[in-house]
Amino acid sequence: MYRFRIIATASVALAVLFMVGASSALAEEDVTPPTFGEDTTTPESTTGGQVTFSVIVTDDVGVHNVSVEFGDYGTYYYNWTEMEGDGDTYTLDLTVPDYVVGSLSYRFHAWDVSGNNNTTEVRGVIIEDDDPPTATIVSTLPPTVDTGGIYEVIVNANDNVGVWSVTLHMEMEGVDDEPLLLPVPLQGGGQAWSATVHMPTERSGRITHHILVADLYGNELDLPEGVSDLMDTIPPDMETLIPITTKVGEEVSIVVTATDNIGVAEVRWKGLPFEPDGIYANGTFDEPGEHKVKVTVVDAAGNEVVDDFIVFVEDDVDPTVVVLQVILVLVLVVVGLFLVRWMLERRASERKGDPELEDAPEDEIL
Ligand SMILES: [Ca+2]
Ligand SMILES: [Ca+2]
Ligand SMILES: [Ca+2]
Ligand SMILES: [Ca+2]
Repeated sequence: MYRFRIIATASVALAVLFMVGASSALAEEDVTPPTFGEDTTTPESTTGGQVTFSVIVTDDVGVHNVSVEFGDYGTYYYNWTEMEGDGDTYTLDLTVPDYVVGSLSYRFHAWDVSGNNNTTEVRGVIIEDDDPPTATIVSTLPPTVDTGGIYEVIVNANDNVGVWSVTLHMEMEGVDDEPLLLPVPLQGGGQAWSATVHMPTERSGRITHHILVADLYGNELDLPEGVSDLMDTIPPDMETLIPITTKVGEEVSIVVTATDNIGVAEVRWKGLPFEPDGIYANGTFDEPGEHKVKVTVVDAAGNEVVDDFIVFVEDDVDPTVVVLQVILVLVLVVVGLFLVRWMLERRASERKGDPELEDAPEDEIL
């Protein structure tokens, strides 16, 4: 019993001695954490680009392991990875995710063989977006567009970070003052971008167009150029033609008033007995009666407007002259009748032997 107590006491004393000895021996060996030397991490990179974290770590006894903790708070990207050592240099190669942009934060952690730890302050690698957007055209201006027409342009656009703008650019040779040909911003957000595009009404010709997609950092995607022919589909406008009255042989002057969004190309006349000249028709009608005249105004694209009117052509006789002539004829007839009657009466008197006619000269003689 006594012997056992001695042994037990000795064992505890030995154990205590061993523990104290061991702990004092460890404390003497290493209480110093690892030290960080030069940080030669890639200072700046790009989305999807390469970054090499690299740092020199030393320790009085020995480095056990070194890790790099890195991430981007904005996108919840986070990682903690052990680095590979080569002598005192510890490295880790990283392909930056294409959505990480701005600053990639990092710090190093090191442990020595004794379990002492050291950590650097947080540092940053500048990451620039160098990836242009990608896009597909869902609908754009067709090969032929109408003056005053309205068209829907739709684009699906994507970017590793964010699409900033989608714009339709249009060009027509020799035209730089047409408001409807200014760049048209598509409205969107997310993937789908669209715009309603109005065509000019006072132009026609070939429009070349392309869609430019820009991301938040100025990278651009220029989609392939398209060509659309702007066709004039608006017919000319003609003032209503009113009937006119004239006389045979009298000169008439007819003017057609017509306008067109682009320009009147031709005026065609039908029913005139003389040659017109564009919008003017000056000449004479030789046939009395009603003449139907048809006028067609045509623009360069072949759009036309048609109208007609009546020309009343009177015979070239003054009504008063006609009346006077009738009166003259009547007077002549009346005078003629009187003459005939007088002659008949005179002849009748001669045959009877008019006492007045026979006696008078005798009376005079007598
Ligand atoms: Ca140490
Ligand atoms: Ca890239
Ligand atoms: Ca981008
Ligand atoms: Ca027209």
